[in-house]
Amino acid sequence: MSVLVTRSSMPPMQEYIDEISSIWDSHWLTNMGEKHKELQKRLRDKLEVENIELFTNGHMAIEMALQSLELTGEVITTPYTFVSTTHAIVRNNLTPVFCDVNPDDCTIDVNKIEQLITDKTTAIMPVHVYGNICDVDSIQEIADRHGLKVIYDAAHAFAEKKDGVSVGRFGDVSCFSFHATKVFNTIEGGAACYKDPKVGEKLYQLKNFGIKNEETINGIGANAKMNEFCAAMGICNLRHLDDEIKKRKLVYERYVERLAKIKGIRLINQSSKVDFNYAYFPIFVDAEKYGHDRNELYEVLMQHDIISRKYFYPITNACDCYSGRFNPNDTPIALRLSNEVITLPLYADLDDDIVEMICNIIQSYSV
Ligand code: T4K
Repeated sequence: MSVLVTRSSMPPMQEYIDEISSIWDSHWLTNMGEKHKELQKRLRDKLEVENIELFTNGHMAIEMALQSLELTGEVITTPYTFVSTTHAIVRNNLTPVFCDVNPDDCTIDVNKIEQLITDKTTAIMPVHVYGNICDVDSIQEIADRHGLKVIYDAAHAFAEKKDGVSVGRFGDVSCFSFHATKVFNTIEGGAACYKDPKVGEKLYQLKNFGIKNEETINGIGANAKMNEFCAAMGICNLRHLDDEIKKRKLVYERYVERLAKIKGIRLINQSSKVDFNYAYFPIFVDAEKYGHDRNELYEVLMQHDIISRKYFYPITNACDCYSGRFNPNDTPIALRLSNEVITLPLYADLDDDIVEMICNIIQSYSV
C-alpha cells in the first residue's frame, strides 16, 4: 500500500457518533449552532486568544481577514507558500509584492521588507511556513513604523507558541487551516483570531452574507460558515491533540536522527523558542553534494510507493495563472528552495518501520 505524505487524524468512531447524536435531536445542521459555539469557545481557550471566528476553510479565513481590514493597494508577502496565500490577496483586488525568505526556516526575510514598502503598501502578510514562526517582533516593529496592518497565514502553526506566546496573538489577524491534512482538522475548516472587535463584526458578517439581523443586510458578504458536523469533528480531535503532537514529535525526531548527517540533505533549523506542532518534515536536496537532484529522489521514493510531496513547488509567483505578472527571479532564495524541497510522510501513526525504510532509501541513494 502506498505511503502518503500525510493521513488525517480521526477520533475513535464511537466518540464522533456520540458527539453528533445531539444534532439528530436538534435538526440544527449549520448557521452557528451549538457545536460551532462550543468549538469556538474551546479554541479560544486552547489558543489563549480573546477573539476567534470560525470558517468553512482556512482559505476563506484569510480572504475574509484581508477584506475585513478594508485594505487597498499592495500587500507584502512571500511566494514560498501554498497558492491560497497569494490567491487570497489577488481575489481581494490587492497586489501581492513578493519578499524573499530566509533559507534556514523559509519564513519572510525581515531585512528585505522595508525596501519593498511604497506609498501603496497597506499590509504585510507573512506565512509561518511548516510551523516555523516568523520574526514576529521585527515584523510588528516595521508595520508600526509604517502604519501597516499585519495578517499572518498561520495555516501550519496551530497550537504553537513562541517564547510562551500563542501564535494566535500575533499581528492584527492570524488565520489557521483545519483542513483534513493538518495537525488539527475539522474535516474542512479554518479560523481567524483578531484583536479589534470591529474586525470581528466584519468577519462574522462577511461569512454570513453580510446579514446584520433579519431585516438589515449591510455588508456584501459570502457564505463561509463552519457547519455542525465539522465543528463536532473539531471538538473530538481537540481532545486528542496533545497526544497527536507527541506522536508526531517521535516520528520527526527519528527522521532528524537518521537524515541529519547525510551529505547534501539539509533539514530545517528548528527554533528553540518555538513549541512546535510537527506539521511537516521538509528536506532540501543539494544535488551537487547528494549526487542526485530533488526530482530524482522524489521519483526513487515514488518507485518504492512512498508518495512524498514538493511543498512548495512551484512558488506562487511562478504559477501559470500569474504568468507574465511576477518574476520568480525576484525571490531567488524562495526559487532555489522550491527546486530543492521534498516533504516526507509525517503523521501520528506512521509506522517506525516505514520511517526506517524511507531513511534507508534516502541514505542508500546518496553518492
Ligand atoms: N495557507 C497555507 C500556507 C496552506 O498550506 C493552506 C492549505 C492554506 C493557506 C489554505 O487552507 P485550507 O483552505 O486548505 O484550509 C493540501 C491541502 O488541501 C491544503 O489544505 C494544504 N494547505 C496544502 C499544503 O495541502 P493538496 O492538494 O496537496 O492535498 P491532497 O488532496 O493531495 O492531500 C495530500 C495528502 O493528504 C494525501 O496524499 C493523503 C492525505 N489526505 C488528504 C485528504 C484530502 C488524507 O489523509 N485525508 C484527506 O481527506 O493540498
